[in-house]
Amino acid sequence: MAAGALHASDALLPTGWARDVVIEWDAAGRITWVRPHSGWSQTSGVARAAGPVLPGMPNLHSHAFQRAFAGLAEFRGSSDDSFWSWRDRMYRVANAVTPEDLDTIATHLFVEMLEAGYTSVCEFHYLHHDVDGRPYADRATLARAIVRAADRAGIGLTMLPVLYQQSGFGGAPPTDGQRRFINRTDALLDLVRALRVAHGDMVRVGLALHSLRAVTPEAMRDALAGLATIDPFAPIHVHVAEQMREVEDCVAWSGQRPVAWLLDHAPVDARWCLVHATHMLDDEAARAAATGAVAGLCPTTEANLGDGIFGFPRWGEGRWGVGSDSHITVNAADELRMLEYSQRLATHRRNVAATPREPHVATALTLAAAAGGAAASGRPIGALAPGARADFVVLDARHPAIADLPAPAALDAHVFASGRGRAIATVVVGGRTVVAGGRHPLRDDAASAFVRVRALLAARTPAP
Ligand code: NGQ
Ligand code: ZN
Repeated sequence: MAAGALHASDALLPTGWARDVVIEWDAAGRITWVRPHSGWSQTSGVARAAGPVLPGMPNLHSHAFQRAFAGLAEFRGSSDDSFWSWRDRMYRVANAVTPEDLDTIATHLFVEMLEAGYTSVCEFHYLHHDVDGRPYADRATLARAIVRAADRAGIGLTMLPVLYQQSGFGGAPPTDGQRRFINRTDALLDLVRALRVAHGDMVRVGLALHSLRAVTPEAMRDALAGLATIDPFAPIHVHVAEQMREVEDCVAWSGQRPVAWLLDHAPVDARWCLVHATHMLDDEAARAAATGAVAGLCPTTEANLGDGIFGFPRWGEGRWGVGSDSHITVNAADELRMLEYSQRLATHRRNVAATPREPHVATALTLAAAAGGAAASGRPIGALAPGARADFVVLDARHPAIADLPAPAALDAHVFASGRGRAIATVVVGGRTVVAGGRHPLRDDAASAFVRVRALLAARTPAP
């Protein structure tokens, strides 16, 4: 790949909006220089961006296979439909997906992500075994399908093989529906090692504990100790306190709520991402935020599943980022808007995410989510700054949603008022243009293959 440069009339740097900025990157796809007030002229030979330039958004939480199920559980099953009844339906799809299906679903999903402004994704990967629950001859078969799809689409990837061993607190055996997820701790660590073969700068490997429900304290300790010998800086993710039933079960088992239990029993620090840190008391939030861990917020999925509302104000200066999780929507702007709206609905206020330093809501949200998402990814991304990967999104200044608006207002309009379509013109990952004119070159082929697989899965999973 070649080195490159871009001129932006307006670019969102870590310190805020800057004008007349030249961004340069090297042949390895890393930003080498960011120069505001550059005095750019037509004759400089540097290409001009079509509109305001933003850091690419890291997507910090994905279960790729669930894209083929998105929107297909929005009908009444019983009078008490819940997260748990959704999960039963979701498991039926999980148990029908083949490696070829996963490759197709993930390729389409990653193309959608790129077109929507996500330039990197953390895959929380727990679908490990064949449909009968037996390991594939190559135990990384399904994980490799994700890596291949990310490579094909051109999105950065943090691969998080998931440890999953029990169906509930206290050693409850896994259910038949969970047969594809289960690994001994040493086998999971072997999978981490197997995935760490050179993928250059585009892939990082970490580890996830599915949830405190799904791993014993001993397994958690062994997994963390093993990971420390493989990569002491690797990202560690966990679903932590998504559902009230989970909180109640944790209290019944340990006498503590999940976040409090985790903070007392695990070395939680800046490597950690606490996914769905939804149900926390004030002191749990204060303690968790102070560790430097990233809160992994998935606002549209959390709304879709009826999880509850994250207490954004009490997270204070804590780090956070967004993920599309179940992929009920695949759009970074939608997650940021849903997050802000949930807070407005809960607090009866407006502009909750704005700060005295950064009064524009979408700018404050974008900068925080990019930095937190980057930390959760364990990759050098999420900032238009030297040393970071050249991952960025160029808005289309001619799109009616943002045309003629100053950059901070254009980003607010992009996030809150883009209406039909999106105002994204170009997406660049590691210095390579992957979306031009709002389109990824694989869009049509990936979509038609996806539609075929979704139909096949529906045929393989008739309603019980
Ligand atoms: C998952 N998804 O692992 O896909 C979960 C559901 C569970 C979300 N939590 C399964 N959104 O938590 O047991
Ligand atoms: Zn999840």
